[in-house]
Amino acid sequence: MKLSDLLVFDDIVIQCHDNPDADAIASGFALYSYYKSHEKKVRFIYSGRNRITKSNLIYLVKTLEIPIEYETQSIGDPDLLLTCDCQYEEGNVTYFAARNVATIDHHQVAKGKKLPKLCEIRSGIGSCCTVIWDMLRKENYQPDSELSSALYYGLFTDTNALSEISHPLDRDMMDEIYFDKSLLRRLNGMNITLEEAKIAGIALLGVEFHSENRYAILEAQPCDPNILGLISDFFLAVDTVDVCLVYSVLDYGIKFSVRSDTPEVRADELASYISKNIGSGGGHMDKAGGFIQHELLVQYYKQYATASERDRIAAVTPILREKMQNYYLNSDIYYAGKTKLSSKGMKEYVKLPLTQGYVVPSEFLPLGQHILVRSMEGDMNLMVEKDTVVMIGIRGEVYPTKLSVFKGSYKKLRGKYDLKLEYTPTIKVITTSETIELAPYAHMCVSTGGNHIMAKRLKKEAKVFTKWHKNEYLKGEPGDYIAYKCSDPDDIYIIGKDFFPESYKPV
Ligand SMILES: [Mn+2]
Repeated sequence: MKLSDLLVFDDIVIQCHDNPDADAIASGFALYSYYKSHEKKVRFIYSGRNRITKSNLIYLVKTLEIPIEYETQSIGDPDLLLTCDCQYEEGNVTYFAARNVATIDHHQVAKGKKLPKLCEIRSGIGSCCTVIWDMLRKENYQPDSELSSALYYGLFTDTNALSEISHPLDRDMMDEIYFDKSLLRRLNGMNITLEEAKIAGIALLGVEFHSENRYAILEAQPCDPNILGLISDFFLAVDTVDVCLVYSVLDYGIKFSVRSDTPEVRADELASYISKNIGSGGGHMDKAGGFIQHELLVQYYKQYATASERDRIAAVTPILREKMQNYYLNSDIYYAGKTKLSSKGMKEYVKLPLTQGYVVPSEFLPLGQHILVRSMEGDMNLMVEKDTVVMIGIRGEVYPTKLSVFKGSYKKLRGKYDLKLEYTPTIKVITTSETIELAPYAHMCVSTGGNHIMAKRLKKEAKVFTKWHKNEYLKGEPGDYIAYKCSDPDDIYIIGKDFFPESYKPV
């Protein structure tokens, strides 16, 4: 959906979730500003049992003059009700009847949930503000300094002070958007209340430490999610603790924070493991976080579904405890060069020709230029050399190679690069911060194949430290393939189950 698709409506009510946070408030503010600029009749409301009480939010609303209103009675009969940072008819947003409904959100969609036709839901993005920032960009709408500071603060707070950012689009917004630094400084200074500081203290006292795998679990009473980050940052400093999970049970689900200081556990991967099927999670290698949705917990866990509101915390703890335990129990670790993979149960396969993209940075950038290549998998620093080639895989992942290597394993194809990707990789020129979309410069090629591997399906989760990345592992799930190159048994890696059949065939 595009923002301009909704310009057919004249009378618009924008509603964010109850107990709004900064992301919800800034999202609604952005939508309000956009439709106001098109001379629509617009209201921005929130509802629920409580008015906004947090000091930073009150300050945000007042300083930036955000026209948010508390509404519990009626919204009248607008042409359109547009919900943001939440989904219509979900538990965290008060229901109002409306003739037409549209939704913009970044949360996971519950199984079987009916969405309005007019919707833009991009799960896996750090904040709803990012989704709207991207939509505004596509409409060539320039946010003023108040609005862009609000959007930045929405992303900032929804990603635990940017530490849990994982999507490249979030990074783009973080790099490109203007924000008022002194406002941010003020807001950071009124982030938690004395009461919440005490909640952090109580959580620390109740720690559950699992010495066999050196991890800690801490439960905090309902509080602002960024307190979870504070607690987990603090607790990771404990000498015997390598990994720590801090969570809080809220009305609409569970917020959690994960920290790790050991290469054997990637915080982002653990966060997505914990929230798999029931929410979303991600972040960085060392800091990550996530959210488990109430509706999905009800669907998947009987003990949670039948627990009274009062007993929910008691129902959640064993679920998380078991997830942590299984995480350690169910995964094998392989170290390239150290772990010898037995060929038992393995079969020989050969790589099939595969069409993908590539760019030659020296075609459009000066030699010696330092660049940052951004993709779904993260950022990569490179220097442009005459023979540098950046490959773009079919998932939008990028990896560098040399022209000589490229010529040995790929054949150039004619025609324009036209693979559809969720995020098309970009190049950022370090010295000028200029961002260049790669798609217009990309060419197509096909692998000439011939690469022989030995592979077998994984029965259990696996982490593989490859030859190329000694500090970061590849994660494989049951059904994925573990493989090594016939020409180099130390070159172990994981091939995803969706990707394997189209890329390899048995010999
Ligand atoms: Mn949000």
